[in-house]
Amino acid sequence: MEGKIETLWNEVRELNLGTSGELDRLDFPPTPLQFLRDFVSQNKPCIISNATHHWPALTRWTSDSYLTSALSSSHVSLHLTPHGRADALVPSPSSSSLCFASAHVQRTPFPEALRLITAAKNDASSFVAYAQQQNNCFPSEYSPLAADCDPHIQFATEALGCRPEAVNMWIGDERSTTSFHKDHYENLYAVVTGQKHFLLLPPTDVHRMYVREYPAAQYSYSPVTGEFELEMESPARSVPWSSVDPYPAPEDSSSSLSKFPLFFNGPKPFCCTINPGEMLYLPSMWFHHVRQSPDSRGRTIAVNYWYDMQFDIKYAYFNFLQSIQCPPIESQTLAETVQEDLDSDAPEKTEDE
Ligand SMILES: O=C(O)CCC(=O)C(=O)O
Repeated sequence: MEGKIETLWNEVRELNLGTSGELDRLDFPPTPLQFLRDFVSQNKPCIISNATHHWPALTRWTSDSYLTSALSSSHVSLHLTPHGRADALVPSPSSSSLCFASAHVQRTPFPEALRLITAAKNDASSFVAYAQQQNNCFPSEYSPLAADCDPHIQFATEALGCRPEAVNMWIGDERSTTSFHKDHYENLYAVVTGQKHFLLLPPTDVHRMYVREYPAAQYSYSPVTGEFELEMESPARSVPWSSVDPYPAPEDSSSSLSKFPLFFNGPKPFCCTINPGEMLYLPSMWFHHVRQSPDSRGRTIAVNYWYDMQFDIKYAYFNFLQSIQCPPIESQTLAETVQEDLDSDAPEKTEDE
């Protein structure tokens, strides 16, 4: 199985995605036909320039005073976490393993939200703030900015035969990262200011993501104490999530390598930086990990368009592939589990031992 699955990863690159690790770049927006034929149908990402050059957002949103005056009476969803990792795996409050932690979300007046995102690091405050909500928040929470961007992406709407299901705003800084996951949407992700750094793996590489079930937990933040509490969700719920952190801390790198060999030893993820005025086409079901670099005012702003995907034959194949147990992963998991159980059962060593 191991050899066969590696053949799949390599063939997909040799036949379709390319072996350079670089994504296709288009200097201009594709025609709807080209987009459908060369990218959507092939489930193949690309970076598109000059699709948003006419957006007033590209100049207006570089000014804090423009944003705060346009949104002076708007409330936005602000995600607060202790370390900038929302929807991510963190040590569980109730056991020695990991849980899937969601951010504390609070509706915050926009001027205050922007202050918290950009100034929090100077305040030595105890949280990282990321304005985002994946529920079509752009037209609802940010409606005074609607005229600064397009309500939909023309070539995608024509190619896909529908308007976007959700248009979302993302305002954060370098401390906020989004861990590896996949979505059931065709995603057109446009950067307005700052930069976004994506790592991408195709759905065929699902076994390299070590997706496991994690119990769900929720942060709550108290402005009085300035502290977070992480509580397991009740009723209990589990979330299938990738176990892989592609940028482990130096002290964790050798254990990450031995826990996730298929990720670290397999073909490198596609790696790209999306600059202001550029757009990433991120096909449905691709695993993505996202970091950001802020502009000179300390923030990164992006808008993304989620279009419904086709639940077609590719979807059926990917689901089938995902359902196949990959023996090396399972035996690895079992060995780790046994070792973890042995470690946690072992009596603590005393100085004399
Ligand atoms: O920008 C981010 O932090 C995450 C974006 C993302 O995951 C998405 O658009 O699906």
